[in-house]
This record gives sequence, structure tokens and C-alpha cells, in this order.
Amino acid sequence: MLTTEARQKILAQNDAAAAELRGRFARAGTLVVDLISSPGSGKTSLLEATARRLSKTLRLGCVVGDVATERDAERLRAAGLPSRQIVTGGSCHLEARIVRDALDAARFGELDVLFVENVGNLVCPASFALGEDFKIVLLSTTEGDDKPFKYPGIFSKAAVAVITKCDLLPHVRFDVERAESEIRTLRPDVRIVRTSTADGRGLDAWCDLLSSSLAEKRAARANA
Ligand SMILES: Nc1nc2c(ncn2[C@@H]2O[C@H](COP(=O)(O)OP(=O)(O)OP(=O)(O)O)[C@@H](O)[C@H]2O)c(=O)[nH]1
Ligand SMILES: [Mg+2]
Repeated sequence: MLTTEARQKILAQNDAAAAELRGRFARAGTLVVDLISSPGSGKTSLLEATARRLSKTLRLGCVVGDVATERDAERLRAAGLPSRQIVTGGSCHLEARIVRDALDAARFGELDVLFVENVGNLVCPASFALGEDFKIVLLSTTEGDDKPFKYPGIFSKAAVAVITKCDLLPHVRFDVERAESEIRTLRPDVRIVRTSTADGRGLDAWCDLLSSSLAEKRAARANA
């Protein structure tokens, strides 16, 4: 268990590295989003579907963290999304310095959108900035509608929430209105999208959200 002082030092060092990354992404005009959820909520599946829809029109890249294996990067590359796996060897979250090193090694070239798929975990990744424009939290319909208030850190921090696996709603006990109400209580300005990669619902709205966020970032850069 880390002392409070040691934890604050780690977070301060991470914030400095994240600020450097944020500057780099601002100069490049790259939209960067950090996807966070518990294991198996559908992060990689959503990114596979996104790549199939957007990779012809946008330059996409991904760094993906996992405790072990390169499986997610292999899946994403097969879906047409250039991806670099970070194997954390046990760590439950990504840190800015590690993302920077992975990006340097990946040599993606210029990107419109960089996805960071964080390690499956609703707690630790919330505390670590990675230079992203915003964090995105995924909550699947198989996890229970009570999760937002149980994990308020990430649901307060994420500007976008994606309710995944909505095709399963008829089969699971998940009150989507209750989950969304808890999320809005924690973060009133949150944007919520309901998706399913099984039947495709919500994927147009999800891709529109990414495209409009990129356009907003580019417009702000042009006006700066
Ligand atoms: N029915 C249904 N299953 C889904 C959907 N999205 C993902 N799945 C399934 O859920 C499982 C986990 O999906 P992943 O995309 O690997 O989840 P993940 O969040 O990337 O998992 P980790 O990287 O291990 O944290 C897989 O078996 C997917 O096929 C969906 O929209 N509907
Ligand atoms: Mg994954």
C-alpha cells in the first residue's frame, strides 16, 4: 500500500508527462480519447466496429493496455486499426510516460484520432491523465445498473459514457434509465450513447460524436 505522499508524487509526475503529451496532440490536431471500463465491457469490440466505419475517412491509431497478452492489438489490427499493445505486467492502469514510449515506438505518423484502450478496471485508470481530450467510460448491460454510484470517480470524470451490449437488454436485469440517471447525477454534462456491436445500434451516434469532437478540436486550434 502506497503512502499518500508517495501516491501524490506518482500522480504529479504523471501529470507532467500528460501535459507534455497534451501539447504534442494539440500541435498535431489529434483527438485523443481514453476508453475505460471493467474487463469485458466491450472496449475492443467498440473499437473494432469504429475502425470498420471510420478508417476509410480518418487516420486512426490505438494504444491498448493489458496486464498480459497482445490479444487486443491483434484483434484491432485485424479490424484495420493500427495498434500498439502495452503489456503492463500486472499494473492495473496506463501512465502517460508509458503511452508516450508506446507512441514513439509505434510510429503511427499523423493521426486524426488516437484511441487509448486502458486496462480493464473502473478504479485506477480514473486517476491518471494521459494527455487525452476526454475520458470515455463504458458500462455494459451485463454488469448491473448500480455501478455508477459504486465507482463515482470514473463516472464523474468521463465526459462521455457508453452503455454497451444493449442488444442484451431484453435478457438481463439492467434498468438503463436508472444507470443513466446515476451517471447524470455524477456528471450532469455527460454525453451518453447506447450501443451494441452485435446489432449495430448507436454506432452512427458514437461515430458522429467522435467526428464532431475532432472538428471542434480542429476549429479551436485554427482560431487559437
Ligand atoms: N452481445 C454483445 N456482446 C458483446 C458486445 N460487445 C462486446 N461483446 C462481447 O463481450 C466480450 C468482451 O468484449 P471485449 O470487446 O473483448 O471487451 P473489453 O472491454 O475490450 O475487454 P478487456 O480488454 O479484457 O477489458 C466479447 O465476448 C464480445 O464479443 C455487444 O454489443 N453485444
Ligand atoms: Mg479489450
